[in-house]
Formats: sequence, structure tokens, C-alpha cells
Amino acid sequence: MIVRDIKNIIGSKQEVHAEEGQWVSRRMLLKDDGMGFSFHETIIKANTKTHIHYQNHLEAVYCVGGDGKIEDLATGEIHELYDGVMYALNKHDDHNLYGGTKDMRMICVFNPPIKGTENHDENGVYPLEE
Ligand code: 9YT
Repeated sequence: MIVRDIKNIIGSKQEVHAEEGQWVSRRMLLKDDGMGFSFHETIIKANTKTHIHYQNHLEAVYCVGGDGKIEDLATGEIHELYDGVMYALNKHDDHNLYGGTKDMRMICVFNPPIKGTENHDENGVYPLEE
């Protein structure tokens, strides 16, 4: 059994910051944990915009606090995000993520799992690591 406390991840190398500061990702389960997915807590900072396009991964995201919006760049649709709303990028959907009036707390699952310290490239993509 694996039991982890976020307090021990904050400030460690498993806490990754967006290069432009819009989010911080605390990676609680990684590829080497052998679960077949990775599991993160992500804080999206208020009043920010992030372009994301995970071409190599599927991701489900559950908002458990704060507020924001997601813009589907294929359709132009904008969805409000708040405690209790989940979105799944089942088509590797290209999107913009907006932090709202308060920092937004998200629980994220990636398939295939993130290995560790990946950060977005200039196109909002995580590389597929071996
Ligand atoms: C919700 C989202 O996609 N945020 C960007 C960071 C990413 N989820 C991560 O690595 O935790």
C-alpha cells in the first residue's frame, strides 16, 4: 500500500511549477509507483491563462475548490469549473485553462503516467517519456 501526505511533496522535486507561474503540480503517484496512471494535485492560480494540449496523454481533472474556466479550442465552448466539476480530455483536446477569482484546486489523473518532473513545452504538451 502507498500512503502519501501532500505536506511531504510540497517543496520536493515532485512539486513542479509552470515556467510562467500559472500553476503548480504536486505529483502524488508517478509511473514508477506501478499504478498505470499518475495522480496529481494541481493549483491553478487566479487570473491566469494556460494553453494545454496533451497530445501524448489522456487526463481527467476534478475541481475540488476555487473557480475557473476551460475553453475547448476545437469548438469554442467555454465551461465553468468549480468544486464538483470534472472534465476528461478523452480526445487529447486542445484547450485553454483559466484561473478565476480564486486559486483553483484540481485533482488530475494521467494515462500513461507522468514520470516525474515533466513540464509543458511551448505548445502545452508533456513529452512521452520512456
Ligand atoms: C489541470 C491541468 O492540466 N493543469 C496543468 C498541470 C497538470 N495537470 C499537472 O501536471 O498536474
